[in-house]
Amino acid sequence: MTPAPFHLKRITLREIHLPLVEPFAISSGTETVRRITLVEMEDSDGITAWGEGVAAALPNYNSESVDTAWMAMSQWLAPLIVGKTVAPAEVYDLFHKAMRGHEMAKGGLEMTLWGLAAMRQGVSLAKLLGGTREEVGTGISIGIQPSPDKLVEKVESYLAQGYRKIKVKIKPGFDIPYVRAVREAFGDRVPMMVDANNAYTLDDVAVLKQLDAFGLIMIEQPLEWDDLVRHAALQPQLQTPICLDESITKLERAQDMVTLGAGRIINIKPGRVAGFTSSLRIHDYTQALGIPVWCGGMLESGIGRAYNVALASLPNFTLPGDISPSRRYWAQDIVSPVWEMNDDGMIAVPLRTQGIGVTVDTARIDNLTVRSVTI
Ligand code: OSB
Ligand code: MG
Repeated sequence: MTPAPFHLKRITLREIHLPLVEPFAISSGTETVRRITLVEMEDSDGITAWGEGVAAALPNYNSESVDTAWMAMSQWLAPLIVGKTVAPAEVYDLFHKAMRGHEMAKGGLEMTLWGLAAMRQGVSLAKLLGGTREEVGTGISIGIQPSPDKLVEKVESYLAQGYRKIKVKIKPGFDIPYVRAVREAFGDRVPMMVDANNAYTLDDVAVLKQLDAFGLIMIEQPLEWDDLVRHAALQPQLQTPICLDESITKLERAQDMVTLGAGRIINIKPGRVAGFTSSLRIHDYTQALGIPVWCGGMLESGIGRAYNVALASLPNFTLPGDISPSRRYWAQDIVSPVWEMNDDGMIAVPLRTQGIGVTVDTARIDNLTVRSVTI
């Protein structure tokens, strides 16, 4: 469904701080309190929608941060759409032609336009995007742990909760013994993968080859955050498929991955690729080639999660996503109902509710807001 154009009257950005229930460590840094950018939009009929920008406090995942995205959204991008008639499916190209980079800033605004369009049209966001699944499979992304034993303890409780995929964050010195410990404790049939967030180089091929022994579904982004050529040199040396995350910022980068043979799976995070139009293009391209994709996460609040769940309901999202229920991240989420996972590790897609499918706790957001700006 292509969303109909509408007149955008107002954008309000807010920054809130939400403490994570446990610190989340990746190779490049640890998050304990998530600085979250929320987007609220209102159209000329007074209809509103909430969305989320996914940039982190520091530019240690990609080159964006909460502060650069705030600046890009408020100063450069919002003026291109506020007070104008906008067609959500055309805003990706508008932003792309006008400004280089800043994908997370662009994505935060572009996705919220889709959320607002779904409200206006009285359909669920998932249906508006072309989603077909009633429920989406859920995997857990486990931050780097202090010891293999501690990791095994965590995996045990996550498997008991029903998670359908175990993703272990790794870095040099925190890799082979950790993966081996999980395999020895739970056997080879547990669907398992690792995510290195750029912690290795081609000098580490020997270690990466050792990972082949563990029958992992994939190795996510072992090399540099913006690399394709070295991943293409690495992939033929491994049996395990490489999945690219950071390196895929738009359709053309997915095409380059295929041309070069730099990977066999893509983690699509709509925020990282500048929104839904870009995500849909990558989805359709990979679907035609039989390349599986799954929906990644950026420790989103229940608002950003709604957008990820909607996207993950599309047909080529064939692998469980990093879409955990609210309680994995937050003592108290900012939406109701909170996101729940059933015992089979599935999250229901709100296909029959209009818009993003959850109600936003605006009073709580008011209390959590540390700054805001209205354009
Ligand atoms: O690389 O997928 C990643 C979180 C922050 C930054 C990067 C990544 C992640 C995750 C979290 O793996 C997944 C989630 O939101 O559950
Ligand atoms: Mg990743």
